[in-house]
Amino acid sequence: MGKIKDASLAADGRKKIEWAESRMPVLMKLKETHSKKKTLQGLRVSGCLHVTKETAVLVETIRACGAEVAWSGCNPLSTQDDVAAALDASGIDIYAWRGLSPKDYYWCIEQTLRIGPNLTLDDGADLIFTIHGKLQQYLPGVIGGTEETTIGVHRIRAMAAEGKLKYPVIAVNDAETKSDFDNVYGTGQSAIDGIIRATNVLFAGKNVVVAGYGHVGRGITLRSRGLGANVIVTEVNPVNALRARMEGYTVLPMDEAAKLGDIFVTATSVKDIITAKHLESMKDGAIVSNAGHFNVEVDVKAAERIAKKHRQIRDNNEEYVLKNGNRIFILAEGKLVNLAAAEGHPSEVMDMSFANQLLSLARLSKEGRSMKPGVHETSKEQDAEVARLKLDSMGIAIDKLSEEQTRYIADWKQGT
Ligand code: 3DD
Repeated sequence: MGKIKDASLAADGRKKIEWAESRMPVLMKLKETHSKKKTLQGLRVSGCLHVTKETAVLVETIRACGAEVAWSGCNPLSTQDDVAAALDASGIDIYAWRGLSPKDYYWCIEQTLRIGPNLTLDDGADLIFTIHGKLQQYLPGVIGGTEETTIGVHRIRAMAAEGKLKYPVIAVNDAETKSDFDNVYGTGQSAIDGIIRATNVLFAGKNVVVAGYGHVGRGITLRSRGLGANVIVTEVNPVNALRARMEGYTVLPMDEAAKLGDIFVTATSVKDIITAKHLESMKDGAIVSNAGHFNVEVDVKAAERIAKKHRQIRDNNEEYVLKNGNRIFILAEGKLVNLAAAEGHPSEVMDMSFANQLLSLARLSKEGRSMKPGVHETSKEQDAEVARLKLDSMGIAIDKLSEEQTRYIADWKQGT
C-alpha cells in the first residue's frame, strides 16, 4: 500500500510498538473508550509525524476509532524503519523510511493527502503547508487539523495572520500537559540520549552550552546539570535569560559561549544560531547538536565550507577538521538529535502528548465544522482530564477542595 524501507523488519517493529503500548496507559485508556464509541468513524486522517513506536500507538488508536489513516514522517532521519514495517504489515497506508531525500519527503506527504483527508495531524506544519500549496484540491474536504510542535504552531499562526489558513487547527503543542512535559522532560532526556549515543561523551565536568531557554531549553539544562555539567545559556529573550540566570546558569552571548563550550545544543526554533564564526572559535573536540524541529539552527553548510576535511567518525557523528587544526563534531547532520540519533522521547511522556492529539481529533470530529479557520487552543478541562488519567495510571491520589473551600475561593467579600 504505502512505501517503506524493509517489510522484513515488521516483527521487530511490532515488539517495539507493544513495548510502547505498555508504557502509554493514558492513550490506551482513551483508545478503549473512543474505539467503542467509534469517535472518528468514517473520517479520513492524514498524518505527518515522526514514525516512532509511540506514534505507531497513536496511529493504530486513530484507526481503532473508526478512521482511515495515511501517514508519513516529519523528518528525513527520524523514521524507525522497523516500526514503519509493522504499521505497513497491519494495513496502515504509510509512506516513510529513514534517510529519504527532500524530494521523497514531500512525495510521501503528497501520497498521504491523496486519501482526501477530513482531518490533518501535523508536526512542523509541512503537511498543512502542502495542502495549502501544491495540493489545494484537497482543502474542501478538510474539517480541521492539529499541530504537535512549537515551530509548527508559529508557522500556522503566521499563515492565519495573513488570512491564508483555510481551516481550524488545534495547537496541541500549547496544551500544558504537552509542552510542560514533552518539551521539558521529554526533550531534556531524549536530546541527551541522542548526544550520548552519538559520542558516549562524559557530561560531568563539561561546559554545556544550551541555546534557547524555552520549554525545551529548560529540560536540557536541567538534565545536563543533573549529569554534573556546567551549564551556559544563550538567549535573545530577556525574560527567559533572566529565568536562566535565576536558575543558576551562566548566561552569555553565543559569541562568548562558543569559546567555552565542550557540548552545544540548540533549541531556539530560529535559524543560524551556530555559524561559521562560532565554529571557528570553538575548542578542539567541541560537540555540536541541535534539538530544534528543523535543521536550520546549526549552519552545517558553513562547516563543510570552512573545514579542511570531514568524515563520519561514528554513527550520527561527523568530524570536521578546521583550518586552525581544531576538530568539531556535528551530530545527526544538525537535525533533531533526539530522534535522529536516539528514539525520541520516552513513551511515558508521549502518552500525554498523544492523548491530547486524540482528544483534539475527537473535538474536531464533533465541533470542527463550526470552528473558524485559525489556531485554536486546547481547553483547561482537557488538560485536567489528561493529567488526572496520568496520575491515576501512576497510582497517585490528590486532595479535593471541600464545598466550603470552593465557596471561599468564589467569594470576593471575605478579606482580612
Ligand atoms: N517527538 C519527540 N519524541 C517523539 C516520539 N518518541 N514519538 C513521536 C514524536 C516525538 C517530537 C514531538 O514530541 C513533538 O512534540 C515536538 O517535536 O515538539
